[in-house]
Amino acid sequence: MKAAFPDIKKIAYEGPNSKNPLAFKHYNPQEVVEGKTMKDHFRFSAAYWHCFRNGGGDQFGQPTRLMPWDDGTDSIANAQNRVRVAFEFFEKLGLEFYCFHDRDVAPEGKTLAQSHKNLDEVVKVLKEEQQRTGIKQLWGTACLFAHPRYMHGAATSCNADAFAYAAAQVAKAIEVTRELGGSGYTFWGGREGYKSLLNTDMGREMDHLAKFLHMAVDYKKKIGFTGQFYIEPKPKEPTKHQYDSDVAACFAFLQKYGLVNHLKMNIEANHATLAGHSFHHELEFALANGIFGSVDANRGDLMLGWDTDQFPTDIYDTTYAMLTILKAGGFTTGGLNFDAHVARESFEPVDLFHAHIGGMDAFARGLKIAAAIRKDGVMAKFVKERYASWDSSIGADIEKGKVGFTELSKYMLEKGEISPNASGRVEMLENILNEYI
Ligand code: XUL
Ligand code: CO
Repeated sequence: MKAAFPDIKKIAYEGPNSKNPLAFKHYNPQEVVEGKTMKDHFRFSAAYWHCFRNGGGDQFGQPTRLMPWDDGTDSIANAQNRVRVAFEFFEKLGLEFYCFHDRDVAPEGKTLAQSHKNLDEVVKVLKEEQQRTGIKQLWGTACLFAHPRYMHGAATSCNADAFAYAAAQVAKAIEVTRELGGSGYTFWGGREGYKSLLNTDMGREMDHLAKFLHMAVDYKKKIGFTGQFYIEPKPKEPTKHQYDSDVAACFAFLQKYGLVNHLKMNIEANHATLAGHSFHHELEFALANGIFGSVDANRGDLMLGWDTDQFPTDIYDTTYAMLTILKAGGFTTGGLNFDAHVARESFEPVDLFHAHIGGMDAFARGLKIAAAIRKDGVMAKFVKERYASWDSSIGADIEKGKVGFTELSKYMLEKGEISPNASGRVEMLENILNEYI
């Protein structure tokens, strides 16, 4: 096959002094940080849909991106050729993983059976390319939001047939993920929500969503897929409100329906901010509740209220994220998937490289900064000391469940007033953080 990116060589690490825009300045795959190579810390992945299916069109304008390898048809041959282009890109960038929706890689057929067949034809080439390059699938997923049949949702549709169709599509997508040796499978409920409560039975829809996930868990066991299941929270867009709105809502849902041992979170930075949280908050909440799994890395725009899916370049964001990810002990099945697209005006193939290099370097810097903070231990020491009253006497008794309201009333009546509070030193800590950046 003719190279799709003939002028681009494998992207190398050239160090912080390099002025070469097509080189890593901070991401050095073999560099060891906290006992692990950067490559193993990040398990970087590219999103097939943004890199190779998103032409840059928006509500107001047509696609702009040049994809000279694409013949513009929905043929299997074109889809298979696109896979080879994608792997040339992944390889040149030094990515270890990629992610795709079923309909990203293969065209939808006139019938479900035809769609399955189309997918099989393309999976053959995905498998070949995985074997040739050693690049693996981070997670699989099914597109349950683009086709008009899902206008009312998929697992939460008022039309039971839409539920059944979605189940058949997900069953096939899990089979394909197993066949490709994928590490996980993600459920993103893009249309699992509502536009109007006037036409919605919310309780019934959520029961159906839980049924759907239980069926997926059963099917996973039945076919012997051992990868991790994830839910990807997002509060809105495309619907007005999605049930998986943030990590806390997902956690409550998973607990209510007895699913908490089966699904972890795939946390996307821009979805966190759409939910009114920071990326850091969502990661911390997941870690605190034992459901941290994987990351969709990107960023939003303070001036815009939608999912802009820009490439992450904010060092504060990546530092905060890496502080939590390191605290969590790093990824196991998960990884860092760039769910991000180039700007509409960045229309040339080389822009895909610039975008990913920037994201990988921003996370490498975040990792190095977070590791330096952890090594010095100033922040951790501050937090430990802040909670010192819980390490002995009354605090320890409360934590151990040795006392109740009766004992605490007696204690406080005798003591009269609480021990003096200490300052939270918010500004001092922010200043300390800045010294590492
Ligand atoms: C949409 C989004 C999805 C999921 C996978 O906002 O993030 O692409 O990551 O379906
Ligand atoms: Co995502």
